[in-house]
Amino acid sequence: LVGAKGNDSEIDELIARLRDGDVRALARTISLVENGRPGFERVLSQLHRRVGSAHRIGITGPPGVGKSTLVERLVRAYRGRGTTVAVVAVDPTSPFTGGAVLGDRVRMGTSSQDSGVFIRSMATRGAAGGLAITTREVCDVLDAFGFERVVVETVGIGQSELAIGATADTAVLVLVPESGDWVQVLKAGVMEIADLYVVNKSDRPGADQVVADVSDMLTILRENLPAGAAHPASWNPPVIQTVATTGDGVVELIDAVEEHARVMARTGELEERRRRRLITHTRDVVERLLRQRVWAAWNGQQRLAEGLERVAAGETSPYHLAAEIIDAGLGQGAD
Ligand SMILES: Nc1nc2c(ncn2[C@@H]2O[C@H](COP(=O)(O)OP(=O)(O)OP(=O)(O)O)[C@@H](O)[C@H]2O)c(=O)[nH]1
Ligand SMILES: [Mg+2]
Repeated sequence: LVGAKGNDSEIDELIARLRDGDVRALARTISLVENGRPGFERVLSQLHRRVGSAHRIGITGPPGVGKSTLVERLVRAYRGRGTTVAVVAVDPTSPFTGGAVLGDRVRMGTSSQDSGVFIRSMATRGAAGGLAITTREVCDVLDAFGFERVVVETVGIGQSELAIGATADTAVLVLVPESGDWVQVLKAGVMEIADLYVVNKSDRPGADQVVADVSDMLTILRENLPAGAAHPASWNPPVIQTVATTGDGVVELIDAVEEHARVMARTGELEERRRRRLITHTRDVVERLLRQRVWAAWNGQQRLAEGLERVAAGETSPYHLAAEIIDAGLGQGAD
């Protein structure tokens, strides 16, 4: 396996410590994975058969809508129910409300000795192999470690952030009374992007209107549902109003998440979704491996440097050179 060179015994020790529930080993493993350091694939490969018991909840939404405040409330509510929970805050952009601060806030709210909570923020720059794939892998580690719920907070509402949210078992989109424009965008795109919609900051005027708009959008979606749509007929995404700062609506939110988890399991949709996630993941790993092989093991970088003069002189095109690089590598075979 790629990356299984040199530090085998170190990796074996790390895996053993993970099995023993060593939280420091967990933090080290996540760093290993996040930075794609040698051996990370071996760890993930070994952990794979223990992946699948955690329910993954994606919390996505525009900047500043209160995602972290909600996550903090969710963590406390889960701990109150005796459920263990890990949080991954992806690319916290705001200096005031970033993931590191989220961690501190949750720790203030729960016991610092509480091993049932684990919080990690992940910067975009750290994800060498692509943010979506790395986030998935960090979730796999937390899942295999034994956390019952894994919550992923992602900022934004663009395709890529939503793609990260879509890798969750339950995708939650958070909006606020000021999000009217977003709802129009969602309506126009006829996008089925979340399993649950939250209108946070419902202490502010305009919340009812956004709730009505989102509900309208969901009705339109339902009426135009293509065959084989993501949601089973048994699940209509609810629109939940919350005030994260006071905790209002958090019980409704957590109940809805848990209900979604049950419906997904019962209808077979959970297994189906996880199967699709495995396909996406394996494809992403293939592409990452290919990139690594082409540029490193297959000396692509060197071939590129050697061929560049011919391209610059107009003797060949970048397209021919690219094909040459790949064909030469394929001819050489895997190492
Ligand atoms: N009035 C009101 N303010 C809220 C509510 N929820 C969060 N806030 C405030 O909104 C601000 C942003 O909250 P965060 O939880 O950091 O929002 P976020 O979506 O995680 O922000 P980013 O991660 O930077 O995108 C903070 O000042 C919160 O106190 C709410 O329900 N009502
Ligand atoms: Mg945040």
